[in-house]
Amino acid sequence: MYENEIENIASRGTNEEIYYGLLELTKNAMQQRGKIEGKKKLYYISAEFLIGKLLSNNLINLGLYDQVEDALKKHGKSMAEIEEIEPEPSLGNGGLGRLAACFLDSIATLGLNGDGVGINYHLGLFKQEFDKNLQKEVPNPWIKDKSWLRRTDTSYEVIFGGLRVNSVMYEIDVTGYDNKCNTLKLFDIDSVDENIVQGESIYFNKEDIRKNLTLFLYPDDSDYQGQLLRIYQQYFMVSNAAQLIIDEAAAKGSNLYDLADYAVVQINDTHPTMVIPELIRLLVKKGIDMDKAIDIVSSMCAYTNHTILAEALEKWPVWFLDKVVPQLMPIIKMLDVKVKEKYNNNPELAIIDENQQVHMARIDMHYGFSVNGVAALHTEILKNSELKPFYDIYPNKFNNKTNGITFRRWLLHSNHELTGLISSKIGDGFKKDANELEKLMQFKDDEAVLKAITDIKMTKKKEFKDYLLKKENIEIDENSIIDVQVKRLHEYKRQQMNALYIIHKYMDIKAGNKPARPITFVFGAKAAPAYTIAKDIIHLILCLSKVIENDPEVSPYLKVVMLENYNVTYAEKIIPAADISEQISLASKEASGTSNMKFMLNGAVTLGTEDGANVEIHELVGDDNIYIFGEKSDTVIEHYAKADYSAEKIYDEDPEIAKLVDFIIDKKMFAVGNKKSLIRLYMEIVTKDWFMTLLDIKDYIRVKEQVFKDYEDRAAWSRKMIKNIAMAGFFSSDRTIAQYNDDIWHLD
Ligand code: CR6
Repeated sequence: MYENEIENIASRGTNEEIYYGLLELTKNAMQQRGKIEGKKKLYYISAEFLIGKLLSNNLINLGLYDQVEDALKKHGKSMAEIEEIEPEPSLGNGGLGRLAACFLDSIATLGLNGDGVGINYHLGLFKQEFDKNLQKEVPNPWIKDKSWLRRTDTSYEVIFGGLRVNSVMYEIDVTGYDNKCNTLKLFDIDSVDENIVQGESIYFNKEDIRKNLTLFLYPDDSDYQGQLLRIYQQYFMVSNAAQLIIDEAAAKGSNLYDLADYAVVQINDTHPTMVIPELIRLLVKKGIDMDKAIDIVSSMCAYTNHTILAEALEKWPVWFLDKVVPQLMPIIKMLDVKVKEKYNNNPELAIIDENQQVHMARIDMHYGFSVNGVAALHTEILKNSELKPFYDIYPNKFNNKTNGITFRRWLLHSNHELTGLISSKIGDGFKKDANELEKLMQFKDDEAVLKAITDIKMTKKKEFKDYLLKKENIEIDENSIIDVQVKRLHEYKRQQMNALYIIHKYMDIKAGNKPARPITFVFGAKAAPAYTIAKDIIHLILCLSKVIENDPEVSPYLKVVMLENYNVTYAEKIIPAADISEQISLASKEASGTSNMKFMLNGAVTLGTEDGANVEIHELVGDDNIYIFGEKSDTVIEHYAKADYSAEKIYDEDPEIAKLVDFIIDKKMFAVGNKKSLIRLYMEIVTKDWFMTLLDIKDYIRVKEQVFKDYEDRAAWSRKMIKNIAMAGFFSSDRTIAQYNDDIWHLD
């Protein structure tokens, strides 16, 4: 199919003409596929969908990729260069948003009837630029006249306190691998005005809701107007979702009493929580009795928790909600009264606490039928400590769904070479059933296969080297060990600990201990604009990079690269090139992690703590094929409970550690950096160190030295690689989604 059209498009003059030709062809091909149907439908509501570029993936899922690549080749072109034209949609922030995107791929691949529902942010999160070794945020416009977005006629009225808006629904088709399509539905309003943003900044009038409602994902909420805007966005998203759910069910014959037979809602983190009171409100408006409406909605809403960090468990003051969503407050208050009556005013369970704060996750837990964590350890922590009072009253609601990733994007698309090798050895079955990857273990001692795997790693390193040189004019050595930490910047993820290791290595080389082989440390991370310490950590890394580069004694052995504006496209290039996957969060704090899975699938070896899904990776690959260090989560949780951790004490008592931390404020650093920022970070680590960097730094250094040593036994290392690839099947999001469906959604 499509031979002539593809040939015709491939013969066009410019890459741009080819891209837009392929875009139209792919959109048509997806329409031809048709929609996945069924009586019951899943609505996956999420503030973020970090979908990445779509052309290659859609072509892979349609089975057209090879044909297109061949046609392009005939005309001296490649998909890689055509894809450069495609802007990456800026609809997400980190793991949670990328997870939502992987889930949409798997839901369609399994043929399940399920759509995503979110917001069409015009300027996205923000684009990161580096200026004087500091992060600068600028808008990230990504919507073009011709794109994957399709404007529909669907529109709903959304009523806020003192303001009414009419939405527009856009759709992006989501094709399953060798299957039909679902859609991602993104709501917007026409009155939004990108021109209110001041110059090359992310500042705008936060009060002008008609003009700013769908400008940015996570607009600055460091003041109360910014916080109100978040509530406007959240309610806008869920009011549209709730109206859509009711409309679609009614069109299929629901009398609304049986709404749960037509719809199930997955609430992705707490941002969509208001869908619960909103659905109740709408059902009551349609004449259903209040208690009945509560029952109906409670039987169709399920909640996923993605973190135990208090800062991310949303709480809103009652008066904020009174102002933005006055029609919801009576319902929320009533839901709260019922809880207080039933549970004797237990303050731990209250939706509205004594400070007049509304705890969003508590609405989900009381009035949803399922609560899930995203990795085995995370779910256990929820049950036994963070959400224990809720587990005690609703043990049957709690369940675990260990995260997963779509292998279509993170193997088939991003690593054609490895995909080809695997197919040639074990056939194509793994593309549909990821567990088949385990068949690779029959080649664990086959020298030719092991060599092929290390050769592919080298090819991907060279490719990454070329990409980086072209994009950022940074040159790396493909023969160096590539050690990678890419993820949002947060103190709990401990990029600062990785930086302290680099300081250690720098000093060690200065002392005459040269490493067997050069090492390239790659970071990629955006810091939230108002998160000062996170930005200081970026500054630290960029300054270290300069200090090392300027030092001829050290620069032949070490290189530090901080990728600018790390995003999905960058991830697709760096992950296949990585030797070492840094997953070094403070145990108990990383709910799951998903880059850990992507690295493993591409043959990188994990250096990590017993945290999140690392625990499950460890179980699957065994002690010899992963490097684990640091305190365990029980110990860490105990430290927090007893409040007995003191960074200051460690610093005072251990000169080796003090030496590393002191380097942050060394004159060499001041020569290239901003004194104020470096001193602030130094003080933070010495006096607070809330995420216990100094607790684990020594063990981290010890184990990391072992990693670099072991890397030199190339044969042994290649066996670690094959084991990691072979055992990655469990982390296919197809498995995760099958479990969501079996245990929670129950779609046909
Ligand atoms: N930051 C977790 O921290 C998890 C993803 C997806 C996170 C991360 O460990 O893999 O969700 N949590 O479940 C939140 O965003 C709140 C994340 O992306």
